[in-house]
Amino acid sequence: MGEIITGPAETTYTFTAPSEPGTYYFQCDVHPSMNGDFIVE
Ligand SMILES: [Cu+2]
Repeated sequence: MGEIITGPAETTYTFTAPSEPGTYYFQCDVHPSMNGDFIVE
C-alpha cells in the first residue's frame, strides 16, 4: 500500500474507501501488532 517509513515517524496515507458499508481491518506489514479497524457507514 503506502511506502515504508522508519520510526519514530509519522505518515499519512490517502486511499479510497470501499463503497460497501462495513468494518474493515487494517494491519501494518512491518509490525503486525500495529493494526486497527476503520468503519464505512
Ligand atoms: Cu508498523
